[in-house]
Amino acid sequence: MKRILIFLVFVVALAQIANGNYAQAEMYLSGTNDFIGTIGFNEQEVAWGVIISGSVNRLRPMATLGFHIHSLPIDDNHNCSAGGAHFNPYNVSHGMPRDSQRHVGDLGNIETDGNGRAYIAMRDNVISIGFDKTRNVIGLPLMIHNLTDDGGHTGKGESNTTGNAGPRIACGTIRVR
Ligand SMILES: *[C@@H]1O[C@H](CO)[C@@H](O)[C@H](O)[C@H]1NC(C)=O
Ligand SMILES: *[C@@H]1O[C@H](CO)[C@@H](O)[C@H](O)[C@H]1NC(C)=O
Ligand SMILES: *[C@@H]1O[C@H](CO)[C@@H](O)[C@H](O)[C@H]1NC(C)=O
Ligand SMILES: *[C@@H]1O[C@H](CO)[C@@H](O)[C@H](O)[C@H]1NC(C)=O
Ligand SMILES: [Cu+2]
Repeated sequence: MKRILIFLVFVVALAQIANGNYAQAEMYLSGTNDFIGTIGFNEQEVAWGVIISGSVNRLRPMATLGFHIHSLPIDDNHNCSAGGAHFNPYNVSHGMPRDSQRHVGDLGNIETDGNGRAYIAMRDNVISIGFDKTRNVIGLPLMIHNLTDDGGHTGKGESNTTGNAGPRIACGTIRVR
C-alpha cells in the first residue's frame, strides 16, 4: 500500500513537470553574432508566474541596465532596433515589474559585475510562456539596454514609454525549449 502511494505521488509529480512550459533566449550583441549567454524561462503553474534565470556577459561593467521584452520579432542578424516598442498588449504606461501599471514586457533592470557579467534570477507574475495567451512572450525579443530603466515615473523624456533606458545593446528571441 505504502509503495503504491509513493509510486502515485511520483507519477503525479512527473505529470506536473511534464505540464510545465519552458523557453529560452540566446542573447547576442545587437547586429552581430556575438553570443553573450542564455536566459531561461520556466512556468510550472499559473499562480507561480515565470522564473527567469541565466547569465549574460560582455556587457558594461558595474552597470544597471534596462531589461524588457519588446513587441516585434527580430531576424537572424539580431538587429535589436527591429524589435519594436515594449510588449504592451494592454496599452498602458511603462512601469517597474511590481507596479500595478506596467507593460507586460517591463522586467526592470539587471546588474552587471566588474567583469560585465549579469546573473539573472527573478520571478515575474505578469509575463507568460504559454498558460496565458494575451501575455504570451514566445517569439518576442528579450532586450538589454545600455542605460538604466528609470521606472516610468520621472516625467522626464520618454520615462512613461521606455524608461529612458537608452540604446539596445543585446537581444535574443524567446523560444520554446
Ligand atoms: C535594423 O532595424 C531598424 C528598424 O527596423 C532598421 O531601420 C535598420 O535599417 C536595421 N539595420 C540593419 C543593419 O538591418
Ligand atoms: C493606446 O492608448 C493611447 C492613450 O494612452 C491612445 O492614444 C492610443 O490610441 C491607444 N492605442 C491603442 C492601439 O489602443
Ligand atoms: C506620457 O507622458 C506624456 C507627457 O506627460 C503624455 O503626453 C503621454 O500621453 C504619456 N504617455 C503614456 C503612454 O502614458
Ligand atoms: C553606453 O553607455 C556608456 C556610459 O554611459 C557610454 O560610454 C557608451 O558609449 C554607451 N554605448 C552605447 C552603444 O550607447
Ligand atoms: Cu527595452
